[in-house]
Amino acid sequence: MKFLLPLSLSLLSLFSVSAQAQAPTALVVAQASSKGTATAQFKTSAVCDMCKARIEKSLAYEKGVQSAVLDVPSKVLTVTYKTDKTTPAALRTAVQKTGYDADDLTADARAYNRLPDCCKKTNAVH
Ligand SMILES: [Cu+2]
Repeated sequence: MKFLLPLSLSLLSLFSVSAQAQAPTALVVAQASSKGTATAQFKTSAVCDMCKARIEKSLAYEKGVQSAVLDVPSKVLTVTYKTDKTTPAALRTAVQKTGYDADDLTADARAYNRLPDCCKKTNAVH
């Protein structure tokens, strides 16, 4: 059993050396992907945390979307996306198809009618 400790220690140091060696590569990848990235904000008709979850999930499945975060009190959706994969117009359409207004565009009627009563835009934020 005695020789196992030095062995595992040397394995550990080997691992940390290779992790350090890989760090610069990861950095380059992160820079490359942030280069073609933009952020857009849309005013939605979301009124609660269920709306938030629904919109964020729906947008996460959209092509080119890196992150989507909705602030319920302000109803503002912030989307980070790849500029070569999608456009603000396409993202607004995705919000409409989820059943919510996006800026001055009205929610898709079918999707809106499927929303639970608590998520209808006639409700105040709750
Ligand atoms: Cu809701």
